[in-house]
Amino acid sequence: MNAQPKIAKRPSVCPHDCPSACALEVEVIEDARIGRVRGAKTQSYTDGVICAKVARYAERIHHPDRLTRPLRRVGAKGEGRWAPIGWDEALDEIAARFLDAERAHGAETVWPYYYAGTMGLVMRDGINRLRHAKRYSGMYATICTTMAWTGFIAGTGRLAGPDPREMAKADCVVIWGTNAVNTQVNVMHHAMRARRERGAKIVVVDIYQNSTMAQADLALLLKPGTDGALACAVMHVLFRDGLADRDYLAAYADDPAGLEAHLATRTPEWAAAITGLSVADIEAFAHLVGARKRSYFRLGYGFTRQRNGAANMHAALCIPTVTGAWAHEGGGGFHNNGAIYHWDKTLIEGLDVRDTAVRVLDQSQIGRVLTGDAEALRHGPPVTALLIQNTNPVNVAPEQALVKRGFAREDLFTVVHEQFMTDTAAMADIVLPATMFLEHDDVYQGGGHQFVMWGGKLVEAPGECRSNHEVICALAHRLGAVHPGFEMTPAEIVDRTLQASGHGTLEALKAEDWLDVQPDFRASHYLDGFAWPDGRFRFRPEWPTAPNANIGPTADAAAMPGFPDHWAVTEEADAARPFRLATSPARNFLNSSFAETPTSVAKEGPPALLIHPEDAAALGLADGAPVEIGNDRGAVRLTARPFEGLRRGVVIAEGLHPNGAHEGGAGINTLVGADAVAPYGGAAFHDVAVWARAV
Ligand SMILES: Nc1nc2c(c(=O)[nH]1)N[C@H]1C(S)=C(S)[C@@H](COP(=O)(O)OP(=O)(O)OC[C@H]3O[C@@H](n4cnc5c(=O)[nH]c(N)nc54)[C@H](O)[C@@H]3O)O[C@H]1N2
Ligand SMILES: Nc1nc2c(c(=O)[nH]1)N[C@H]1C(S)=C(S)[C@@H](COP(=O)(O)OP(=O)(O)OC[C@H]3O[C@@H](n4cnc5c(=O)[nH]c(N)nc54)[C@H](O)[C@@H]3O)O[C@H]1N2
Ligand code: SF4
Ligand SMILES: [Mo]
Repeated sequence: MNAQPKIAKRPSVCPHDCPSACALEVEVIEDARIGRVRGAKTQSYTDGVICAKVARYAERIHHPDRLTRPLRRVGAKGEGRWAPIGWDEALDEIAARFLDAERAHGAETVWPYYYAGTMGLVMRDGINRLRHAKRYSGMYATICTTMAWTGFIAGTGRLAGPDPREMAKADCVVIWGTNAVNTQVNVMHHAMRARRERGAKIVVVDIYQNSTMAQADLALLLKPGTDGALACAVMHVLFRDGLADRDYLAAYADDPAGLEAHLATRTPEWAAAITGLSVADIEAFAHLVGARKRSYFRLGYGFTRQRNGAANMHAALCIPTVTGAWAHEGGGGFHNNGAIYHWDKTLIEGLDVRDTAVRVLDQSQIGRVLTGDAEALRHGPPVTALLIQNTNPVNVAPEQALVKRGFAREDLFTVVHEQFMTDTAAMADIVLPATMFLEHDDVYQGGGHQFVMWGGKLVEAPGECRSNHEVICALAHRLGAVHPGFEMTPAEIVDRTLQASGHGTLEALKAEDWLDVQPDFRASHYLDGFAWPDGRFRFRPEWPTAPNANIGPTADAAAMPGFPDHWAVTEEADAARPFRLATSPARNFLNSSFAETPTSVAKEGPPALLIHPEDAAALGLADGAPVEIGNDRGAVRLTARPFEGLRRGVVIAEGLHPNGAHEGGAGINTLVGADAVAPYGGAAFHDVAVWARAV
């Protein structure tokens, strides 16, 4: 008789780099394998909903191609020939090479490089403890959030806003520059609830007819990098038509009269010429949010990945201030809840042993750093050793041709700790196999919600995989780095960190699985004032002195607009490069992850270029034809897909596909620049001018 397999349903948290940070219910089969993954119904933001790619996580965690043993390169760099080695041998060799490099060039020659492959606080940020204890070069994390966060904080003074669950209580949800259906499905869940239960209108502002725009009542398909112009014209109409809340403005804003005067010339006609929208649509948008005080502005990352992105985020955020939406339940502006967690990361990151004189290198400029650009190296020693966890820069970083040239350097010793043989791992000298989230303990926070969540180990890892924490501690012991955090388990670190941050104990968190830390209504809606000394929202930001500075303002920061405006600094199309390219996230991949799972690969197909049918016809491109796009950074091959839901002159390459999925091996980031976006850096992934031709 066949016994039924034992299936337990266990709580966990999605660790991926996604604002939704979903609370999960995982089927664990015979304590060894996982089955279906579902959204937890008892966590009120997730509310039982998760994306399809994580629902089928068994495909990723039990993938036959997972790395399970340490590997040493035996062929030339990137050739793909490896010999398995033992962990002790691997760690001894890494330590010896790091110490050699340090003796030759000083400790700053070693660069620990990481990002958010897992968002667990211990496994993501623990690498900084080693960095600080050893005085290795620091990393200024600019690849994702810098423009968006800087732009938001420039207005409110704080990265936080009305409870994201209030979206369901809005009369209008404005989904601006985020393709939420693809990138954070829970936003749609709460917005649709508002539509169903309250008749809320959904407005989507984007540059192509993506899956989110398909759900919109009012679809605003504008030209890339023109959101500041749209915001100005909307506010012009609000003042002009008596829809500005003047009492609110007098109490809560810095200079409403100055703003109104500034906007006098920012008419809908002016904005229509810049954005490509119709005057009627701009007026309709203004009247909608002017009439519905409960308008929730859910502002995403996508529209900030432009060279004027920080300014445009601030401009969009000014609208709910002009209408006074902040004062109403279901109203206001929201981007991310980073500020509400007040983590004390001393133990995780070793902040008590940090030397602030040590140089900090720009994550997005890794190509320039590794190819010896003196400015990018901050005029310090070359980087001759890399320790990489949680990120895949050979695929995801801009200026890919430079990145590849850097990784190919014979005098660079590269260690990559990974789950799969990624484009980056393929360039390593030593590859170490990493655990996945269900194989180790960690704590998580929501960016798009307000829960602190515990994700405990549920199954054993395959082969010899070790967690990031284990690797960092083992290296610390061999490198002579001293810190209490190297002697503790992840659970001990989490417990101490929770307590130091005012979030109770780990025991208490485990008993509940998740902890709701949303500030109260008055604080969330800034009813006692915005987070500036005078308590007023800033229509006129002090850009160069806003918080979030790490390296200091960029060269053009001083030229940023005083009041919200259209700041024309994007990479404009010209005769030589007539198209504007955006590299928007695909639904079935998550950055560079999931591009190894068969279902995601099958659903996405080969790398495609969405192009307006008339542009395609002018270039002689039929559906499915090979196409090459390029600029002075390089050229990339894709498959043409004529698509009506685009403006002429705009092309979209959804990704990220592995570099090798493109014929010739040049990934899409070959075309993206790494020049630092004003005022404090960041990468303009959706702001690229290219030529296109049939091949
Ligand atoms: N063209 C273009 N490029 C982009 C973007 C874009 O929109 N367009 N988006 C950018 C953005 S927003 C971001 S955030 C970056 C992100 O780019 P990446 O940082 O590369 O993103 P991920 O794919 O999330 O994670 C990277 C790797 O972490 C590994 N990993 C996961 N968990 C663990 C773990 O516990 N330990 C270890 N050692 N490894 C682990 C995964 O296997 C994966 O290979 O890409 C940027 N690049
Ligand atoms: N499936 C999937 N989910 C993901 C990711 C993924 O790669 N795939 N990445 C994760 C990560 S790391 C992050 S940071 C988030 C990012 O998630 P989002 O906040 O959604 O940001 P993006 O996906 O970069 O871009 C969102 C939309 O902005 C559009 N856009 C580009 N330029 C402009 C512009 O000038 N104006 C306007 N209005 N819109 C513009 C893009 O075309 C895209 O449709 O998603 C996370 N979730
Ligand atoms: S929506 Fe985002 S957080 Fe939720 S399961 Fe999918 S990737 Fe993870
Ligand atoms: Mo990101």
